Amino acid sequence: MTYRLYNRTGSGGFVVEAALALADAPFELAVIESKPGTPLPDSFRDTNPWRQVPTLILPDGSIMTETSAILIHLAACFPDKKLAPTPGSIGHAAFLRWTIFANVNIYEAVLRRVYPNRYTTDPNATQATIDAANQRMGEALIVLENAITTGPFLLGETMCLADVYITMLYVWFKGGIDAPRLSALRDKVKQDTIIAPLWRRHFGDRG
Ligand SMILES: N[C@@H](CCC(=O)N[C@@H](CS)C(=O)NCC(=O)O)C(=O)O
Repeated sequence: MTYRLYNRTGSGGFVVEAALALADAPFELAVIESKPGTPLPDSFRDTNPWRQVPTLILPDGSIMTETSAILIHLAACFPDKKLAPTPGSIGHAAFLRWTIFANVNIYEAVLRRVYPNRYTTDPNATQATIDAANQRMGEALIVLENAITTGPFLLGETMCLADVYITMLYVWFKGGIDAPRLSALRDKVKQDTIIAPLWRRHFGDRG
Protein backbone atom coordinates (compact mmCIF):
# COMPACT_ATOMS: atom_id res chain seq x y z
CA MET A 1 0.00 0.00 0.00
CA THR A 2 1.63 3.23 -1.10
CA TYR A 3 0.95 6.92 -0.91
CA ARG A 4 0.52 8.92 -4.10
CA LEU A 5 1.65 12.54 -4.02
CA TYR A 6 0.49 15.06 -6.61
CA ASN A 7 2.82 18.01 -6.91
CA ARG A 8 4.42 20.45 -9.29
CA THR A 9 8.22 20.54 -9.08
CA GLY A 10 9.32 23.36 -6.77
CA SER A 11 5.84 23.62 -5.22
CA GLY A 12 4.54 22.92 -1.73
CA GLY A 13 4.58 19.18 -2.24
CA PHE A 14 8.32 19.36 -1.66
CA VAL A 15 7.80 19.29 2.10
CA VAL A 16 5.30 16.44 1.86
CA GLU A 17 7.72 14.48 -0.29
CA ALA A 18 10.43 15.19 2.29
CA ALA A 19 8.12 13.96 5.07
CA LEU A 20 7.39 10.72 3.20
CA ALA A 21 11.10 10.21 2.53
CA LEU A 22 12.04 10.90 6.16
CA ALA A 23 9.33 8.43 7.22
CA ASP A 24 10.70 5.88 4.75
CA ALA A 25 7.13 5.46 3.56
CA PRO A 26 6.41 3.92 0.16
CA PHE A 27 5.11 6.55 -2.23
CA GLU A 28 4.83 7.43 -5.87
CA LEU A 29 5.00 10.90 -7.32
CA ALA A 30 2.48 12.27 -9.77
CA VAL A 31 4.19 15.33 -11.21
CA ILE A 32 1.83 17.88 -12.73
CA GLU A 33 3.44 19.78 -15.55
CA SER A 34 2.32 23.38 -15.24
CA LYS A 35 4.09 26.66 -14.65
CA PRO A 36 4.13 28.31 -11.20
CA GLY A 37 1.65 31.17 -11.11
CA THR A 38 -0.75 29.44 -13.47
CA PRO A 39 -3.77 27.42 -12.38
CA LEU A 40 -3.48 23.65 -12.42
CA PRO A 41 -5.36 21.78 -15.16
CA ASP A 42 -9.12 21.89 -14.77
CA SER A 43 -9.22 18.09 -14.81
CA PHE A 44 -7.34 18.09 -11.49
CA ARG A 45 -10.57 19.22 -9.80
CA ASP A 46 -11.63 15.57 -9.86
CA THR A 47 -8.77 14.84 -7.45
CA ASN A 48 -8.83 18.08 -5.44
CA PRO A 49 -11.86 20.35 -5.94
CA TRP A 50 -9.73 23.33 -4.78
CA ARG A 51 -7.26 22.45 -7.58
CA GLN A 52 -4.08 22.82 -5.55
CA VAL A 53 -1.02 20.80 -4.73
CA PRO A 54 0.16 19.15 -2.58
CA THR A 55 -2.58 16.58 -2.77
CA LEU A 56 -1.84 13.28 -1.10
CA ILE A 57 -3.70 10.04 -1.73
CA LEU A 58 -3.48 7.91 1.39
CA PRO A 59 -2.88 4.15 1.16
CA ASP A 60 -6.62 3.45 1.57
CA GLY A 61 -7.43 5.78 -1.35
CA SER A 62 -8.73 8.72 0.67
CA ILE A 63 -7.57 12.19 -0.27
CA MET A 64 -5.71 14.68 1.89
CA THR A 65 -4.97 18.30 1.13
CA GLU A 66 -3.61 21.26 3.11
CA THR A 67 0.09 21.02 3.76
CA SER A 68 -0.02 21.54 7.50
CA ALA A 69 -2.71 18.88 7.96
CA ILE A 70 -0.76 16.43 5.83
CA LEU A 71 2.44 17.01 7.83
CA ILE A 72 0.68 16.57 11.17
CA HIS A 73 -0.98 13.40 9.88
CA LEU A 74 2.24 11.86 8.56
CA ALA A 75 4.09 12.62 11.80
CA ALA A 76 1.31 10.77 13.67
CA CYS A 77 1.43 7.80 11.27
CA PHE A 78 5.15 7.20 11.77
CA PRO A 79 5.83 7.92 15.47
CA ASP A 80 9.06 5.90 15.51
CA LYS A 81 10.54 8.25 12.89
CA LYS A 82 10.20 11.23 15.25
CA LEU A 83 9.03 13.66 12.59
CA ALA A 84 7.44 15.77 15.34
CA PRO A 85 7.47 15.80 19.15
CA THR A 86 5.20 13.37 21.02
CA PRO A 87 1.52 14.42 20.86
CA GLY A 88 0.43 16.05 24.08
CA SER A 89 3.92 17.28 24.96
CA ILE A 90 4.87 20.94 25.22
CA GLY A 91 7.12 20.43 22.21
CA HIS A 92 4.15 19.14 20.21
CA ALA A 93 2.15 22.22 21.14
CA ALA A 94 4.96 24.35 19.71
CA PHE A 95 5.14 22.13 16.61
CA LEU A 96 1.42 22.63 15.99
CA ARG A 97 1.59 26.33 16.71
CA TRP A 98 4.35 27.09 14.26
CA THR A 99 3.21 24.69 11.55
CA ILE A 100 -0.22 26.31 11.47
CA PHE A 101 1.29 29.79 11.83
CA ALA A 102 3.43 29.13 8.76
CA ASN A 103 0.45 27.82 6.82
CA VAL A 104 -2.02 30.60 7.46
CA ASN A 105 0.38 33.52 7.52
CA ILE A 106 3.23 32.65 5.17
CA TYR A 107 1.92 30.11 2.65
CA GLU A 108 -1.22 32.21 2.29
CA ALA A 109 0.92 35.31 1.64
CA VAL A 110 2.74 33.38 -1.10
CA LEU A 111 -0.61 32.85 -2.79
CA ARG A 112 -1.41 36.55 -2.57
CA ARG A 113 1.93 37.29 -4.19
CA VAL A 114 1.66 34.69 -6.94
CA TYR A 115 -2.07 35.01 -7.71
CA PRO A 116 -2.75 38.69 -6.77
CA ASN A 117 -5.82 38.92 -8.97
CA ARG A 118 -7.64 36.50 -6.70
CA TYR A 119 -7.28 38.99 -3.87
CA THR A 120 -8.42 42.21 -5.47
CA THR A 121 -11.05 43.14 -8.00
CA ASP A 122 -9.20 46.38 -8.72
CA PRO A 123 -6.96 45.97 -11.79
CA ASN A 124 -4.84 48.89 -10.55
CA ALA A 125 -4.18 47.21 -7.22
CA THR A 126 -2.25 44.18 -8.45
CA GLN A 127 1.22 45.46 -7.58
CA ALA A 128 0.03 46.83 -4.24
CA THR A 129 -1.40 43.39 -3.41
CA ILE A 130 1.94 41.76 -4.24
CA ASP A 131 3.87 44.32 -2.21
CA ALA A 132 1.58 43.90 0.81
CA ALA A 133 1.91 40.11 0.58
CA ASN A 134 5.71 40.31 0.52
CA GLN A 135 5.69 42.66 3.46
CA ARG A 136 3.38 40.44 5.50
CA MET A 137 5.45 37.37 4.62
CA GLY A 138 8.59 39.11 5.84
CA GLU A 139 6.87 40.11 9.09
CA ALA A 140 5.74 36.54 9.71
CA LEU A 141 9.22 35.19 8.97
CA ILE A 142 10.66 37.58 11.54
CA VAL A 143 8.23 36.15 14.11
CA LEU A 144 9.65 32.71 13.30
CA GLU A 145 13.20 34.06 13.46
CA ASN A 146 12.50 35.25 17.00
CA ALA A 147 10.83 31.96 17.92
CA ILE A 148 14.12 30.10 17.32
CA THR A 149 15.71 30.35 20.74
CA THR A 150 18.40 27.75 21.31
CA GLY A 151 18.54 26.55 17.70
CA PRO A 152 19.72 25.28 15.37
CA PHE A 153 16.16 24.10 14.77
CA LEU A 154 12.87 25.71 15.71
CA LEU A 155 12.40 23.40 18.68
CA GLY A 156 16.05 22.98 19.61
CA GLU A 157 18.49 20.23 18.74
CA THR A 158 16.19 17.96 16.73
CA MET A 159 14.83 18.64 13.28
CA CYS A 160 11.06 18.22 12.84
CA LEU A 161 8.74 18.66 9.88
CA ALA A 162 8.05 22.26 10.86
CA ASP A 163 11.71 23.03 10.12
CA VAL A 164 11.48 21.59 6.61
CA TYR A 165 8.25 23.49 6.00
CA ILE A 166 9.65 26.80 7.23
CA THR A 167 12.78 26.31 5.15
CA MET A 168 10.73 25.92 1.99
CA LEU A 169 8.68 29.04 2.74
CA TYR A 170 11.79 31.03 3.65
CA VAL A 171 13.41 30.14 0.35
CA TRP A 172 10.30 31.29 -1.53
CA PHE A 173 10.54 34.70 0.13
CA LYS A 174 11.78 37.36 -2.25
CA GLY A 175 12.23 40.29 0.11
CA GLY A 176 15.20 41.17 2.27
CA ILE A 177 15.06 40.46 5.99
CA ASP A 178 17.78 40.00 8.52
CA ALA A 179 17.21 36.44 9.72
CA PRO A 180 20.47 34.72 10.68
CA ARG A 181 18.72 32.01 12.72
CA LEU A 182 16.37 31.13 9.88
CA SER A 183 19.34 31.06 7.51
CA ALA A 184 21.23 28.70 9.83
CA LEU A 185 18.15 26.49 10.15
CA ARG A 186 17.74 26.44 6.37
CA ASP A 187 21.37 25.39 5.92
CA LYS A 188 20.97 22.53 8.39
CA VAL A 189 17.76 21.31 6.74
CA LYS A 190 19.31 21.42 3.28
CA GLN A 191 22.29 19.40 4.49
CA ASP A 192 20.15 16.54 5.77
CA THR A 193 21.18 13.47 3.78
CA ILE A 194 17.59 12.51 2.93
CA ILE A 195 16.47 16.03 2.10
CA ALA A 196 19.52 17.20 0.11
CA PRO A 197 18.72 15.30 -3.13
CA LEU A 198 15.06 16.30 -2.98
CA TRP A 199 16.07 19.90 -2.43
CA ARG A 200 18.27 19.88 -5.52
CA ARG A 201 15.51 18.40 -7.69
CA HIS A 202 12.95 20.98 -6.52
CA PHE A 203 15.04 24.11 -5.97
CA GLY A 204 18.46 23.55 -7.54
CA ASP A 205 21.00 25.64 -5.66
CA ARG A 206 18.46 28.15 -4.31
CA GLY A 207 18.62 29.17 -0.71
N1 LIG B 1 -3.54 25.93 1.55
C1 LIG B 1 -2.83 25.08 0.67
C2 LIG B 1 -2.08 25.93 -0.35
C3 LIG B 1 -1.47 25.08 -1.44
C4 LIG B 1 -1.02 25.92 -2.62
O1 LIG B 1 -1.18 27.13 -2.64
N2 LIG B 1 -0.42 25.28 -3.62
C5 LIG B 1 0.00 25.97 -4.82
C6 LIG B 1 1.36 25.46 -5.27
S1 LIG B 1 2.62 25.88 -4.12
C7 LIG B 1 -0.99 25.65 -5.91
O2 LIG B 1 -1.46 24.53 -6.02
N3 LIG B 1 -1.31 26.64 -6.73
C8 LIG B 1 -2.24 26.48 -7.80
C9 LIG B 1 -3.45 27.35 -7.61
O3 LIG B 1 -3.68 27.84 -6.49
O4 LIG B 1 -4.16 27.53 -8.59
C10 LIG B 1 -1.86 24.19 1.44
O5 LIG B 1 -1.49 24.57 2.55
O6 LIG B 1 -1.49 23.10 0.96
